[in-house]
This record gives sequence, C-alpha cells and structure tokens, in this order.
Amino acid sequence: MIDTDFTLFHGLASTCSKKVRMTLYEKGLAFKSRLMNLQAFEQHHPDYLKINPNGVVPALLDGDAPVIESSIIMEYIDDRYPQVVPLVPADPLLRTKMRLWLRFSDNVAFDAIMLSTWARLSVKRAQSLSSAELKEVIDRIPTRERRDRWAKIAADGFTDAEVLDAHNKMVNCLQKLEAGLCEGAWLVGAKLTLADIANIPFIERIRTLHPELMAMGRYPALEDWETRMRARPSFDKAFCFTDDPRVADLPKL
Ligand SMILES: N[C@@H](CCC(=O)N[C@@H](CS)C(=O)NCC(=O)O)C(=O)O
Repeated sequence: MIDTDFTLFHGLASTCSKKVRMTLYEKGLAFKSRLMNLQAFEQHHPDYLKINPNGVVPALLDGDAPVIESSIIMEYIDDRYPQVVPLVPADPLLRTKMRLWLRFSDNVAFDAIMLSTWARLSVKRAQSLSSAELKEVIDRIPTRERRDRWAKIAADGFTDAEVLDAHNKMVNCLQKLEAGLCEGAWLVGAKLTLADIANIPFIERIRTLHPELMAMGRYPALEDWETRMRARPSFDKAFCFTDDPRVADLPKL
C-alpha cells in the first residue's frame, strides 16, 4: 500500500462510497477511514457540512482539501496518482467514453436503485421519529431534494406507481450495461477503468435486493463482467469493508 494524505468520509452500505473505496484499493492507496452512520444523520452534522455542503457521502480530504461527488473523487484519485495502476485511458476519445459511463453511474444507475435502497434502509428509520425529531432532522438537511425525500418517506413511503417506475429503471440500467458489455470485456477499451468500478456497486445492489431481475442467462455479458469484477481482491476489500472500528455498529445491507 502507498501512503497518502487521504481521509475518506464514507458509508458502509453506500454505493457511492463503494465506488471510491474500490478505486483506492485497486490502486493500492492507503487512506484514513471516517465511517459515518447515515441512519444517525451524521452526514448532516455542521462539521461534516463544512467538508461536503450537500450533506451526503462520500467526501475525500486530501490533506485538508475537500473533494466531493463520488465520480469526481474517483477521477481526482487517478489524477493525483496517475502512474500507480492507471484507471483512466490515455486515449482522449476513450476518456470521453469513460466519462459517459461515470455520468451513467451518477444519474441512471444511482437513480435506478434509489427507491429500493431507501425502502430497505431509511423508511423505517424515518417513520420511527416523532414529528419533532423529524423536523429537527429535516431542518439540518442542506439540499431541498433530500429534505423533500426524507419528509416524503416519513409521511407515506412509496406509491405502487413509484415502485413500478423504479423497477423499470433497474431493467433499463441492466439492459444498457449489457449492451455496453456486448461490445467488449470491459465498458471502455481493453482493460478495467473507472467506468467499470463506478457501475459495479449498482449491479451488486440490484442483485442483493432484486435477484429476480438478474435471473441466470438473462444478461450474459453483464454476468461475465460481474463475475470478473467480484473476483478482484479490491472488490471484497471495498464491499466487505472492515478497516474501521465503527464497522460493527453500522447497518449492512
Ligand atoms: N451524487 C452524489 C450522491 C451521494 C449520495 O446520495 N450518497 C448517499 C449514500 S450512497 C447519502 O449520503 N445518503 C444520505 C442522505 O441522503 O441523507 C455522489 O455521487 O457522491
């Protein structure tokens, strides 16, 4: 492992945090772990908001300089240590392809698993709060989008139409990745890049929460890629992360 000045603020079950952890492990970069308890709303603590004003994980400190947004953090890590296991293609056109897959992960894949993840991890938590506690939590959330989401799930969870919409988004995500992987063994070029790392957490999440959507043989290229991604030592380190004393107390999926 190579020593760095990195401190990672992250969530154990968080897909966006897994993107960054896998990048760090793939490159063999050591980092200080600051695991956050999202169910205790630590991501909204005023001290953390100074690092990530959006009140979400992950966030990376390089020394005392903050970097936020999981895909941007991944690119920063590779830019910062470009010689160590490069994960960004040298060719400018391939870079644009890679960035499109990072954007896919941020928008399409993240959006697809959002409802299932919140239904599993956050609905009960939100509904366990008294209205005074809920107000206190919501008042500390810095973005309107997340304030509305916490308020909504505390009030009435999800409608059947929203569940159906989420189902369709997951299928669309699987189909798009299958089509991308039919063109080659990796999403971009001839080897592993950030594009693959940015998307595997969402496939792992769909397989965990909705295995029926991924019945064997339905997405053969995706299945083959997933098997190869899971076989990498960085996968277990990132997805079954243990290197923080708080691990024992935090919810897993
Ligand atoms: N676009 C952001 C999304 C970050 C995000 O939504 N993180 C989730 C965990 S995967 C989170 O912190 N949720 C807690 C909350 O919304 O209160 C990124 O990619 O970093």
